[in-house]
Amino acid sequence: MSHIHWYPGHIAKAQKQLKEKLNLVDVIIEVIDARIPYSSWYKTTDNLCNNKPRLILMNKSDVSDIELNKKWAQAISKKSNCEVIITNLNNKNDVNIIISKVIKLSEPIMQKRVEKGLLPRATRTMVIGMPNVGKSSAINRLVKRAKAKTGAKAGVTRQQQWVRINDKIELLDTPGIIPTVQDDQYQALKLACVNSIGENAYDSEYVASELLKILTSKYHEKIKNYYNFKENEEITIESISLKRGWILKGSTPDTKRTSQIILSTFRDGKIGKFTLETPEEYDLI
Ligand SMILES: Nc1nc2c(ncn2[C@@H]2O[C@H](COP(=O)(O)OP(=O)(O)OP(=O)(O)O)[C@@H](O)[C@H]2O)c(=O)[nH]1
Ligand SMILES: [Mg+2]
Repeated sequence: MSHIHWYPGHIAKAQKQLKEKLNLVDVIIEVIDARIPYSSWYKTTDNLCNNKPRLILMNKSDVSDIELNKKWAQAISKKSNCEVIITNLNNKNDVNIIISKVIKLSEPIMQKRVEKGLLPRATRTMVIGMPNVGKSSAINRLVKRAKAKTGAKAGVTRQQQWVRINDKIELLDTPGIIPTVQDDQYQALKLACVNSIGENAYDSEYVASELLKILTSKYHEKIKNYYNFKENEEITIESISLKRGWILKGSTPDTKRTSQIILSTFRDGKIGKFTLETPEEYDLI
């Protein structure tokens, strides 16, 4: 039985829409979530993108495991043959490096245009990624930079607006959404943990209890201390409910409320900086 539902029809439609948008650009900016780099990285983008140059932003690095950030960036870069940069899009400084990398990636394409006798033009780029990874944050950061310098420029078509970031880059103002749930339930579970899947596709008690299992196996000491457990006490939704006093009438643990709090505190990075998967688990090292 699958615990997290997915809809093949939706996925096919989303993929078609993404492909249409990708046809418009020279360089792709893909945002992934540093807490689940492998599960939030779109493995099939190569055929969708016609092997266009792609810059990968491993985002939310402020709430993921610092030691694993670097390892993952290297592993994904090697596997995908794309440049990977570690970002925290709540921090405006990271935008300069994004701009300079996009320009660098576009140079061979622009060179080819010149060789063919075509007029030079700005590099077209767009942001793609799974839900909630930080696509809008990336666009906002880039667009704010544009306003400070040249102001937004009107678009090419009615639906799609291009914003001129500087002389060399134009950005599509809406992101491409990568459909999330594939048929891999473990990947889907991790996407649900970081809120990349609609809440009505899963049961939050199931997702929270699986998240606890992952966290206690990888970060036992930190979880134990955060919830004030002794060495040999079992860390479960029920035991956390009881410890925190989240109980219903008749002293039954309020597992629903506890699950929701576990998920939201994890997502906000309040429990700690955690990454739910390692490159070793995927034979990427
Ligand atoms: N901690 C942290 N939060 C971030 C970062 N980037 C984005 N966020 C937060 O993550 C949430 C989702 O960011 P968005 O930029 O809206 O993500 P999105 O990919 O456009 O999401 P959808 O439009 O829902 O698909 C927001 O609450 C952001 O403030 C980051 O680097 N670190
Ligand atoms: Mg968005």
